[in-house]
Amino acid sequence: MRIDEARFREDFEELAAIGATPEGGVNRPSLGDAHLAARAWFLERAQAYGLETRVDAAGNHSAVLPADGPTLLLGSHLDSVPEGGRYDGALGVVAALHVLVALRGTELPCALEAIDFTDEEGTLVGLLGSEALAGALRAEALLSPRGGRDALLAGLARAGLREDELAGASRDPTTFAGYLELHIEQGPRLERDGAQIGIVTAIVGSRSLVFGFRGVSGHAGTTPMDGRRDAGLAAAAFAVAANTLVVQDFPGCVATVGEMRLEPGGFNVIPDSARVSIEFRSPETAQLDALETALRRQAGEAAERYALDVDATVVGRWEPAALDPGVRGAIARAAAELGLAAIELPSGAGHDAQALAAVTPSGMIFVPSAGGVSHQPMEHTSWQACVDGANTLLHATLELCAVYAARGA
Ligand code: HGY
Ligand code: MN
Ligand code: MN
Repeated sequence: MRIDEARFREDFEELAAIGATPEGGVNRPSLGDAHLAARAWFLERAQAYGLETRVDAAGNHSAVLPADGPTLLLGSHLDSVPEGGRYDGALGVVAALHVLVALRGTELPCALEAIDFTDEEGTLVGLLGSEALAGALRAEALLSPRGGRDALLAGLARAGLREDELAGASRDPTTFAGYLELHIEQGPRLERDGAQIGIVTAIVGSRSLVFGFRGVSGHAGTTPMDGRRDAGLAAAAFAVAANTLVVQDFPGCVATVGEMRLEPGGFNVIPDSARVSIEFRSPETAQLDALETALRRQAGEAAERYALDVDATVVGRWEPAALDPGVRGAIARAAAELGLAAIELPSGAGHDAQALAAVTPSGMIFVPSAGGVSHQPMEHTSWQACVDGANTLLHATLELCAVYAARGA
């Protein structure tokens, strides 16, 4: 059995045109107009294929192929990072839809649900929809989210969602048969190893913090260089020190300063405020703890060196997740049935699967990213790889249904 390649490509290209950027990527930050248009498109296509559709209290959008028995969730996300690529998330959602399309009329022991999760990328909160569905959404995550509380409230309002109802999206995990996600690797490993399919073993954990440095503003021309309390200088020193710390002392971890905001922001004014957004990742919780402690200490040292005050706000915490050996086996069998070369590998990117893994057996299928590039318009995966991934998702779905049926027999 195979997905309908022509329709799959037609739908993928149509979706890629929503929020398309001149550089060939997409710009669909969560709950912005382009993202909401993509979600409306998804529901329209599902209904055109004769599938049931549903939107839950967290805004998760689903197409459903009903059956007696538990639901096998096939998901990913339609939101993107700012100025992102057309494959990240979108490939998994369109492929999931086409698995349901291919299986219409087939008697299955499990219901199938293709789901687009709200705000996977964390331009507002991060894994918002998948954590809500998994019953793991913490109220405090909404109070100081990494995209800012005002942006979150504005996004919820645009989407017609209510903050106090988001947690209502949680579902009884015993109603799930499992979770499968097709996604681009976003790294260089598959291409380098000449593998067509990646069977993901685990997903990194990550944390996002904002360090606020406060000094004294002043005239850039008349204030002597010594004795300044320049918040910008401390921010820059901290960013370099954080990078050196991870490279030298935390192998296997990564850290990124993705945003630095100096205020008041004039050429001729010494900045008295610097807001440094840093995100760091590790496959091990203990390493995340140690790295967080070390970064907090470094921020304090930078503040002391430039006679500043500093505070830290945690704006996101996602734990590492191991993926299910049974689901990994089903993906391996699916790849073998299709004659595709597969390897096992961990994910350095975060995914909705790490929220679902806490409540139901979950697995991920990777396809190669050209040059390992992602989160920018040059992100590319060959069309053949997209089709191979979608067919592997289809066969892994059938494998998991067979496992469920055998268990129930
Ligand atoms: O940031 C990530 O790792 C993912 O793309 N959301
Ligand atoms: Mn993604
Ligand atoms: Mn992403």
